[in-house]
Amino acid sequence: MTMYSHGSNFDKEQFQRELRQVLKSQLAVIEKNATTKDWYLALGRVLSQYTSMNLLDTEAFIDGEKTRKINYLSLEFLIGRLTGNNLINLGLYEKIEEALQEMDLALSDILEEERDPALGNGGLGRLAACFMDSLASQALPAVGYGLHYEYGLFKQSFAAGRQVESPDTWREALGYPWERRRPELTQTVGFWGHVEQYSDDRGKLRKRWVPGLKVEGIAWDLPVVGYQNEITLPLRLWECHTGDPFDLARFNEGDFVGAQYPVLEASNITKVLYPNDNHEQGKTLRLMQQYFHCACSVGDILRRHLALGRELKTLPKLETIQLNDTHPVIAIPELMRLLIDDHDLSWDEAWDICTRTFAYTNHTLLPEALETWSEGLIAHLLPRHMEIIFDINHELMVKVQQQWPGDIGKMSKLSIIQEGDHRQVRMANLAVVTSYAVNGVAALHSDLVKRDLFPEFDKLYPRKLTNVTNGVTPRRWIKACNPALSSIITEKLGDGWIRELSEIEGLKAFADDKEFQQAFMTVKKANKQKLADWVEEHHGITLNTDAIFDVQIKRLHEYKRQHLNLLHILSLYHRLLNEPEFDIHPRVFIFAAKAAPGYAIAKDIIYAINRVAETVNNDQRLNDKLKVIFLPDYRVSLAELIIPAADISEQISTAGKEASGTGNMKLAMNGALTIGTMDGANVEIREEVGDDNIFIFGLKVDEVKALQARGYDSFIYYDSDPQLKACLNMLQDDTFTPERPGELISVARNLLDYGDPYLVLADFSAYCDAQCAVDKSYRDQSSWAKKAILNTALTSKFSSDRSIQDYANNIWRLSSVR
Ligand code: CBF
Repeated sequence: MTMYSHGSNFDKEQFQRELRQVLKSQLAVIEKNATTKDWYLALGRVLSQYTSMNLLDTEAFIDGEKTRKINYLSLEFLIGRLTGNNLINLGLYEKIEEALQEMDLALSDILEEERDPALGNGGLGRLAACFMDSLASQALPAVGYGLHYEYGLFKQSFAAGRQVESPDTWREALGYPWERRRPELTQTVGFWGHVEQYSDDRGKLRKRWVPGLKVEGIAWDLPVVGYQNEITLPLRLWECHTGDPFDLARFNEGDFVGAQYPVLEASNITKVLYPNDNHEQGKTLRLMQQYFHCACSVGDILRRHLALGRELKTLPKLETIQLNDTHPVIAIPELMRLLIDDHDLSWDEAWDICTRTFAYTNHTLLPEALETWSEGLIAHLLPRHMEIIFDINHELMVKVQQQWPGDIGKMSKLSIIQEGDHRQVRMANLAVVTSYAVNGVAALHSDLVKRDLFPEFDKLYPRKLTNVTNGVTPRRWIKACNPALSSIITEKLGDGWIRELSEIEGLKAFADDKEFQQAFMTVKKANKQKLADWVEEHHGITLNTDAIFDVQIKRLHEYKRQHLNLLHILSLYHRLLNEPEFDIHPRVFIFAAKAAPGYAIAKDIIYAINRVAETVNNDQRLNDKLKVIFLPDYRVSLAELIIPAADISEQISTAGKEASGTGNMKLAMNGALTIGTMDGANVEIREEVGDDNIFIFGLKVDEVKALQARGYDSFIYYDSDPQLKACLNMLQDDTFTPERPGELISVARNLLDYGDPYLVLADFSAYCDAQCAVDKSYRDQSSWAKKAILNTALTSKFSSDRSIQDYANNIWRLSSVR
């Protein structure tokens, strides 16, 4: 087997031989009978042999370096399809395409066979995947640690307009060709049981946890291929295996059935990804997932460290553990436990190590997403960890007392334990107290973390709270998903931008160049056509590619305000039918979003959009001015199709609610203009592209707060704005569901009777004005082209390479191994 690190030593004939061999010997398929799926599997297996070797070599190489390593702990890695991306990063895309062509095979068809590994919900998981790409591409030593879910995020379809969920078996019958099982890395993880005291050989009184049940964590490595640099990092995903099928103690006591319960529960640990985005539910199994993930990952980090003959006290110098949100925060008491109980370090020694090893990223201010666990649950499931959390909290309370003597209010606000009838453990507090750095994910968000979420912690630990603005990888989000745009950029600037996105600023010089404007718009039109063809083929809807493609693609959440977008569509519909003078440039509104299965109003919003779409799309009176489509099963590969085709990017969350957003970055890079609020990273996008090249509207964070403090009454807007009233009335008077009265009323009620928690009505009129400005602006195609080019040229700040450099310089203090 030859190693192809960046395409330079590629041997076409040998590759073709290997492909045929794998097809026959591993898949047991004769070439003349092979389906495209068989070729996809064979191709994946051949390529993954190359990357496996690169991965082991990189591992050995990094082990030999005395450099710090990053351990990125995340419950989610929304990696998307790997084959096309890995081919690009290996530098093999064109070569393999040609080799396959000679065999009468089309690489593009083969790539379509890959099922998206949907091991994440949305922004947070996709960010983790972009970060791994950037770490590998910049040759920074790192391991991504996640879970090997049997079922990824559910598949979404629509039945008569309503969301239906079905399981996602992403590995399919024959397994995922890119993963490698690493049995030698197996970890053992305990649950339940009790803590006992004992005297060790030296007569020292110590504690140990005696778990009631032990399970095994099996490692699966996925390769994260650096961009043409010979580096492949592991994304290590843990799968839970329950060895012994019985709780033997209970079994021996005669409780035959009961003896199986804990094992049955444990056997589900890595079955499914919890489908909630920005929302926690406090379920036991979820805590089990979190602990299982952390125990395996921390165990693996220590194993690596000790195997290299390194001392525990050098851990912080050589390993950083980056906690992606609070989901892996239970890693903190786990590391404390291992250091104290298993390695006989004193509390102070262990605490010193932990406080220099962990760093934590906060991704949300939404109260419903800030995780707390019932003290009783932790004490039952992880009794030793609960003791350690109490001890950490004790030290914290002493510190708080020193800072604010006698201030009980401060103690109760900062305490890791939230007092009350049912005491809760606040995971964010535990993370902030322990971590040496805490970052938000966009400038505005990080300011709000300091100002609103943790102002006291900011005083207690000056300079701990900081910002790293998110980013997205230009390899996947420009180069791979938008080959036509990539080639006109490369024609003008060379291909250095793929590695160093700031070079793309060179395009600024061509923003007024009519020829380049033409080329840019031709690419956009072709991408719109590609999407339109796909929509026609899969959904039987014809899209006019001269229309403005207006895109809102993200999770369905009230704070993201897909219903504000819907109200605007209703206003256009109403006006087109009722105002003879009113005219618009044709517009296609494209939605894609999954709603958490238990999130009723989010599902009702999807239903409402689908019902409106059905009526609007079939109303001949509109003359094709308005089309609305809601594409089912939003996923990375669908985003890759939609983003290059977008003219308008909808980023319309209530100010202060979207921590950053990353879709906003991908869309802007691909030449879509943002219509958005002053929220998350929109603020920084505006700074970069300038006011002329973005449509900003709506209440700002302080205005939102002030309005809420005054007492927000959505009826005031309803009563005073006839346009808005007409739109809401359409939802209430069954215009779109004549055969099923009252079906869309929940959406209107949410905005009126239930108080409109995300201030949709307050921003409605400003949003409609901004949409008018979009319409007007699009009519001047040359000026629009200029704005679009400037969006691509001026958004290089949002490369995840820059984010990772910020982490490396300001938090990890890490340099490249090359
Ligand atoms: O930081 C990445 C993303 O994380 C979220 O998706 C999250 O789950 N908390 C936020 O909602 C996004 O704003 C953010 O971009």
